[in-house]
Amino acid sequence: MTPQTCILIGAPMDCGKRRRGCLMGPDAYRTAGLAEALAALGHKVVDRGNLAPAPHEADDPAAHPHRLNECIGWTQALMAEAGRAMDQGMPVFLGGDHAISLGSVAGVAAHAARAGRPQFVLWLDAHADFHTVATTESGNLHGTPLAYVTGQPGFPGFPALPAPIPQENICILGLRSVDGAERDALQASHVARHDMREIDETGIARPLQAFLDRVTAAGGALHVSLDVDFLDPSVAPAVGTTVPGGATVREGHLVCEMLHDSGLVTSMDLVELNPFLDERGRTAQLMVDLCASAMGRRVFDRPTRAFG
Ligand code: 5AB
Ligand code: MN
Ligand code: MN
Ligand code: MN
Repeated sequence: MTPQTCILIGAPMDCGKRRRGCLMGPDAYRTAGLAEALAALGHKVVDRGNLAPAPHEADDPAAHPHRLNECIGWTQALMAEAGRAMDQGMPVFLGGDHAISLGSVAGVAAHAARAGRPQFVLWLDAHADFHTVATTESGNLHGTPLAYVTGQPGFPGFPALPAPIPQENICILGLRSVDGAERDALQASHVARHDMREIDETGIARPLQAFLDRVTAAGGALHVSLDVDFLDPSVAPAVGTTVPGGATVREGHLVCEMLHDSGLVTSMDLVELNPFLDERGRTAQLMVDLCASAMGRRVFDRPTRAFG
């Protein structure tokens, strides 16, 4: 395993939806021992502490969408920080709700473009997060980052995207709750999307490996965005938007183990953890363990094939 410099960036962003609590996410990951787990794998770990949003106008609490100006302020701050962190190692963005990815993904993509590398994104989520500010019914901007980073119109006031990510460079795994407008937009798009029914039928390794092969062939940088609700709520209850029928603990680990073996991951988000809803820290601990798998934790150095 190649040792990395992991840059932990706390983003206690809580304005991407109405239910509060994701602002406690970064400290829950620290409490659950994220830095220690990565260091135990031989990585250098730098904890940058928590970011704050760029200065912004106050939001009207009743406005639709919810807390737009604050989300724009966070997007500016995260985009800038993502570029700085990519120069020093592998950023791990500790959300915060999924609206952190408006900035983290836009920022790493801009960095990849400057380095002349195509950016790819793996989105592990029950939801598509493919609304625009114009189509969102809930007004919750944590449901919009994939539309923003792929350059869809309909994000007035947000920073111009230096490097929109081509739709064909995105893969979503775990889908089981998609709104009408998102479904129409996705079906008309080139985004690779795999719902839980497909994962039930084929296993999760097949669509993931097909995507990783495409990233390898393109020499791409790979950002992984892990939403807690990708996992089944019975094993990961600490999230505001639970949807039954999600990934098992082993499916989560297998994805992360394959990601590590691919050697492709250049940046990561851990998002939507709401510690206020957790049970004795078990969701925070599972997210830390998944991140450790993605960074090289394994039982044996080489898998043995008993029936090979
Ligand atoms: B999450 C919903 N589509 O727009 C909406 O958790 C849910 O980051 C969005 O994936 C869920 O409000 C956003 C109904
Ligand atoms: Mn650079
Ligand atoms: Mn999400
Ligand atoms: Mn989700």
